[in-house]
Amino acid sequence: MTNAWPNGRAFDFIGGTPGSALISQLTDQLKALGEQLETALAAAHDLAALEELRVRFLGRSGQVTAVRRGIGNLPAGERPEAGKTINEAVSALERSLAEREAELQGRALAAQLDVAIDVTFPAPPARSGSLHPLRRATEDACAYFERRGFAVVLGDEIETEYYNFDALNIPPDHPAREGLDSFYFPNGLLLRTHTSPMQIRTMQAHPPPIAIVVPGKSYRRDSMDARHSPMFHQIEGLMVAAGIHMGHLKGMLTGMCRAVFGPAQAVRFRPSFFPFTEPSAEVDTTCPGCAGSGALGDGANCKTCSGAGWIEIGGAGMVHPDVLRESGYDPDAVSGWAFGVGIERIAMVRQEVDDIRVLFENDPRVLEQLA
Ligand code: 2NM
Repeated sequence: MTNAWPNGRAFDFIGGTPGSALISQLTDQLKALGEQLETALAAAHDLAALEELRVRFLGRSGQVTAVRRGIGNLPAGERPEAGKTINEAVSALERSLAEREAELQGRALAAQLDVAIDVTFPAPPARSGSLHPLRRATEDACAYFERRGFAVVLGDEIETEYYNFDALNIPPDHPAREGLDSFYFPNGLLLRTHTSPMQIRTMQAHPPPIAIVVPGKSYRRDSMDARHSPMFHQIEGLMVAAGIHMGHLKGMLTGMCRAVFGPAQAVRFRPSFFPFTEPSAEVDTTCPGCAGSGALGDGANCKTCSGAGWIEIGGAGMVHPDVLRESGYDPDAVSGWAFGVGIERIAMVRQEVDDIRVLFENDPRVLEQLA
């Protein structure tokens, strides 16, 4: 005899026609269970409901177990066939549950995919890095000089006293040479206090004419505060050739200030002294914070220049004849200018940062704003 579930799936009772009324009663019970399960499955819409049905029908104290207990009432000869019949029915019930489970899982996945993948949904903006303000100030200044044919020269941060001081006409009793002002290593080498040593090294390696800029880290034994840092950045420039004079220097520095601050910049020199230049000057440029007026729109003093209208960016001068001679150049045949400006000063003024430490803390949230 072939029996069939309401869903049309057929199964054969192993062993053929049930041999007794009790067996046929058992078969009817199982058939009814199958029908009940199909109805319940159609109404089950999630995996939790499915699990409930599994327990209700196939669980240890479920409906099939109740039917199975009926085997005990059968004559011993019919029990094996009854057992087979029940096992067949259990397999059919399990298949129905598994089919419905697969169907529900497929639907749940489809629903998830429906909302999770919208290829037209705008992505969150990617956070990109940026050049550090000190690097940008360095590159902008160097680029100005490179456009004019200057070579950019880099050098070591550890130097000898000869290149850092002696060759630059800085006498042995100069305060900068004391251990209090510079970082010395036990072997007498030191962290360069400016990038000038590379200017000497370059002059000794190349005959005039020469036009170079040397950007880089420099070190002085200053305590860290809003305006000082024991490590800072410089860019130094040097041009030596026949007939070079201070007008060339002023013109070139004015051009650099216009390149890094804006087209209206002016440059002024104030008399000063350095052992390696004569004459020497402090270099000021128009304050970019107030366009040189010293005052803000509301009449208050400009914060960037404290009302002066000028900001100091470095020092400069005509290279001292002794320095040229020490580098193998003839001071009667050639002359040269040199300057040194602070990169931090340029970056701080450009970015309106009033504390040098901001440039070294490298808080990405701050750098992002300065980019
Ligand atoms: C400064 C100010 C003035 C300078 C001099 C030289 C060299 F090597 F040519 F003599 N290099 N840099 C110089 C001159 C640096 O920094 C404030």
